[in-house]
Amino acid sequence: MKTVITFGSFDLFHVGHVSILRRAKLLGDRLVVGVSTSELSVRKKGSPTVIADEDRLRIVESIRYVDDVFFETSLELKREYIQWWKADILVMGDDWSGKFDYLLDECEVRYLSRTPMISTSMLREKLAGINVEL
Ligand code: C2G
Repeated sequence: MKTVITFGSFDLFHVGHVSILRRAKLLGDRLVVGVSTSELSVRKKGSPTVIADEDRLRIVESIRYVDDVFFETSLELKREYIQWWKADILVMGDDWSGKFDYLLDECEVRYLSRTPMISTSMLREKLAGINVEL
């Protein structure tokens, strides 16, 4: 039984998110996803998520490749999360390449290629140009 763990905000959920979750699940038997809280996104990227924490958790949880979800409240707690979930492999997009190699004494660390031409920031920019009331 191999457990894979990955992390992300998964805000404005898009096909790049589907793709990394599908490839992450292929590496093991169980996929656990840490969904960053909006508060963490503020610390990480300087702005809150568009979609609320509970809603992003429910969206990620409903993806067929995902077996378990939890809230990631700090970037510094990766080791604890890996231990808690007994993860064998940490998967991250290659925009994080090398950043989590310090966890190699804990588990395997894999960086998967990002899906080109789509991102939450691109969607946010696109939406900013559209006059809608949410
Ligand atoms: N991703 C991808 N292709 C894209 C966009 C995103 O493969 N076009 C991947 C990212 O590399 C990441 C995951 O999808 O592995 C989630 O992306 P984000 O929601 O942008 O999350 P991120 O800010 O990378 O959060 O603890 C680490 C962070 O929580 C990771």
